[in-house]
Formats: sequence, structure tokens, C-alpha cells
Amino acid sequence: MASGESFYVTTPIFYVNDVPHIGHAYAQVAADVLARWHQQRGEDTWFLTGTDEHGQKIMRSAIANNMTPREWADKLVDGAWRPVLETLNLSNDDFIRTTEDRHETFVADFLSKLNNDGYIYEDEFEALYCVGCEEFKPEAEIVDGTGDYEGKKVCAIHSKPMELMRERNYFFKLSEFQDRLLEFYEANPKFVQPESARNEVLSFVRSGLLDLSISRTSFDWGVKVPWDDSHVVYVWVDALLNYLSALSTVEGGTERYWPANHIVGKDILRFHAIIWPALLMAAGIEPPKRVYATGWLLVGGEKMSKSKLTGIEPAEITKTFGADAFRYYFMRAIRFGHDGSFSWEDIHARYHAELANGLGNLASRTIAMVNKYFGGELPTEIQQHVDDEQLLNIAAESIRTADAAIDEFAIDQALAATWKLVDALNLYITEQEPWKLAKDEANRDRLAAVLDTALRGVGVLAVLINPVMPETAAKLWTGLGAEGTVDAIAPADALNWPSTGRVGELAPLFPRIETEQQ
Ligand code: ME8
Repeated sequence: MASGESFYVTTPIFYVNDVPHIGHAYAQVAADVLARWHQQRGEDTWFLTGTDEHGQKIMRSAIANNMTPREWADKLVDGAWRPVLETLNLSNDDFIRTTEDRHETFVADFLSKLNNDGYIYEDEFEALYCVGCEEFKPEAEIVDGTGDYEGKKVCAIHSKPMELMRERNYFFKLSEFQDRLLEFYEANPKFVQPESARNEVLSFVRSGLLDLSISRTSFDWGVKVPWDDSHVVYVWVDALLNYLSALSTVEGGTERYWPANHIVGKDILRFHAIIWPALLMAAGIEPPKRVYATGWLLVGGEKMSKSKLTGIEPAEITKTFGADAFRYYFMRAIRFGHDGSFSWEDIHARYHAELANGLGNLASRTIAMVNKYFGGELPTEIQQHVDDEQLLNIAAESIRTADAAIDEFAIDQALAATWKLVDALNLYITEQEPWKLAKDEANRDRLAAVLDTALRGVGVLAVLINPVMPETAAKLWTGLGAEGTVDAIAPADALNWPSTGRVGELAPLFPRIETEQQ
């Protein structure tokens, strides 16, 4: 049922200088879960991801690999970035590449408008640049190098030397937007989340904004500045515009989906929360609805990164645990908006405790008992006991808490609320001891009520886990003998999931994984 609302969610578009690692996958899975949840509510949902293909960083990777930037980008997009969508079971509606015509045309038109409206001027410029970040860095973010870079100034994120850039550039009058941005943040307290990210943005803007250099002349791998083709557009301005250019080919476009909800890493927060709304304000377009900054996946206390050889590819994990467990693990184990560490021991432990023993065992034994004691079909008349009502109240509470958590992008909390129900159901079955009730014909009504309650609870779980573990939810749906497809049931209606009256069979949802397989 359509609720009349729309929800547009995006991931960052990823640099094609290398293949994806689980830090990139994290944002993609989070956006996918939000998209699926909103879709399941009946909202008109659009989920965009894609690749960022211009700029010096990509150009240098291509040269190092003896290819043109376009050949290099094609190779990585087709060989690595598109396949990962399948590895992670992402439901993206579109995939944008910044080298597509629809994007390049949009960028040129957007910049022409800003230029015609007087927001752009030309000036001489000199500053220290980090090609890894594709960003001029302030003093505070430059540190002393170690090892090979002893005695040099390096970027605090990439640990690579800063490069001095001196050229004539076009500038965007970002400084003119300081007051408007502060008013906007004030009026929209949830625009930047979590609170730590909001505070960082507020203090940065309060400390004063400089105009932004938005073109380059020292290389030509980019969108040409429309009024001066000796310049290409700065890769970050080019990249941010993907969120709008992608909608230019979608039915209903911006009217239907804008403003967007952006999931971004904390290292690219300022681009999204300061530069992006300012560019939009200058163009007379409403700023995004929300910019949510996620933390980093850390290895040895540092951001996981391919260039530091600490990257783990998603398929290394999914080949053992499957896409659903991958998705569950990262959404549950890391508090959304905070840093977290991955470990094989942790995913192995959670897989067995929370998925196999928690959810899997609960679902298997409930369905098996309905088959064993009632030939797969429970009576339609059930007499509920206070214990059953209590359990269903817990289910209602889990639904409310999880649904509300999603509005705050707190995916880990939605899962924690769902697992309260898993634990309550397991405890309920242990306490009600249906296997004992089954020994005496006189307890037949009570046995039916217990299994009916447990089955209703497991159906609620199928609905609530679907955005995170769609394959598991679908298997569960069939096992429960539910009607239609699970994604048609809004989380808020989970207690009323439609049963055909007859359960099916359920193969183990999470087979045990032997340690040597890790
Ligand atoms: O920044 N943990 O692209 P990118 C969590 N093209 N997130 C991580 C991570 C980690 N270890 N490593 C990277 C860019 N990321 C630009 C974006 S958007 C208009 C343009 C995240 O490929 C990183 O924080 O370097 C960022 O959000 C995203 O991956 C893309 O990084």
C-alpha cells in the first residue's frame, strides 16, 4: 500500500582507483537496509549507488596500469564494482557513473547556471593538496610523515605526501553562504547526524568559510568547464552532482524523490554537509533532507584501506557466511555512526549465537513442532493465556522500537529490538515446554495456543529481518506457510502477517560453520 511518502537514499559514489573492500560495502548495505525498510512501509523509494571516475587519483591509477582512464574505469566497474552489488544482494534502483553523458551534461549545465548567476570568479591559487582525498587540506589535517616519508608533510588520513598546487582556478563563492548554512542547520537539527558529526560541521562553518576552487588546469580527466575548456571541473563538485544528475533519467525525477538522504563516511562529511547544500542554495534547489555520517571500519586502530593493504573484499566473508549473515553482522555489530572493528572471531561467534542458535533454531523448532503435533495445521480457534498475550506485547514493542529506530537511521538498534523478540520467544518456548504438553491429550488446546503464539512471533521476525536478511526472510516465509511475499508486509503490520493456515518445511537457515572453513 502506498503511503504517499517518498524516500531517496544514496551511498557515496566510489573512486574506481581500486576494488571495493568491506568499508565501502558497509555504506552500501546500510543504504540498502534503509531502502528496503522504507519500501516495505509502502513508500515510493529510490536507492542510488555508483562510481566516481574523474580526477587525478583515477588518472594516476590508470597511468600506473598502462590504460586510459576510461578503460581503467570500465575494467573496475565491470570487474569489481557491479559484481559487488550481487555479492551483497543490493536492491539499488540505479547505478550512476560520472563518465555517463547524463551526468556530464548535468554538471556542465549546473555550473553554467552558477556562473551566469554570479557565483563564480577566476583567481590565482596555491595550496597543499592530497590526491588521496582529492582535497586541499587545512594545516590541522597535515601531519609529519614517518618511514619512507620521514621529513615530509603527509595527509593524516592517507599518510601520503601533500603536493603543492599552484594554478589559476575558478572559484565558487562558498564564503557567501556561511550565514545561510548556519540558519539552515539551526532550522533543521537532524540535517547532519549523528550529533558528533553535526557539532563538527557547526564548528567548522562557524570558524569561517573560504571560497572553493572548483576547476583544474594541470590535467584534463574531467568534465570541461562549459565556458572555458582549458579547465576541468574539480572532481568533488562533479561527484556531488551525481545525486541530482542520476534523477534526470528517472520518471518523476527530483519532484518525485528530492530531497535525498545521504549516507557518507565521516571523512567526506564536510563536502556533503557544507559544500553540497551551499551549491544547491546557489542553484535555488532545496538542500538534502539528511546527511548521515558513518564511522570507519578500523584495522589496528586505523581506517581500513586497500592502499595500506588492510582491505578485506566482501566476497572473502560472504563465501563462508553468505550475504545475509554479512549484512546482519555489520549492521548489528557496529553502532551506526561510530567506528567499529571487524574480526573473524566476532562474526563467527555472532553467526552461531545470534543467527544459528538464536533465530535459526527458534524458527526450525517452532515449525517442526507444528508439523509434528498438528500435521502442519493449527486449529483456527485459539484460547489465549496471559503468557501468550505478554509475548505478543513484547512483539508489538519490538516492532514499534525497530520502526522508530529506522527513522533515526539506527539500524543496529532496530536489530537489537528485533533480537529482544528472538530471545523472548526462545525463553517462552523453554518455559511453556510444548514437548511436555504434547504428552497429554488433555493439554491439546494449550499446546495449540503456545505453538500459535510462537508461530505468530516468528512471522513477526520474518517481516522485521527482511530488510537486513532478505534471503532468510523469504525462506522463513515459505516455511511459515505465509501468503504472498514478505516484502509486501509493512513492519508496523507485522503482527497481522497473513497465514495460509498450514506451515511448510524449513531447512536450517544458518548451517553451522566449522572453524577450519574460516
Ligand atoms: O570518498 N570504513 O570515494 P572513496 C568505512 N568518491 N568507510 C570507508 C572505509 C572504511 N575503512 N574506507 C572508505 C570518495 N570508506 C568519493 C565520494 S561522494 C559524492 C564521492 C568510505 O571510494 C569513505 O568514508 O574514497 C567514503 O564514504 C566511501 O567509502 C567512498 O570512499
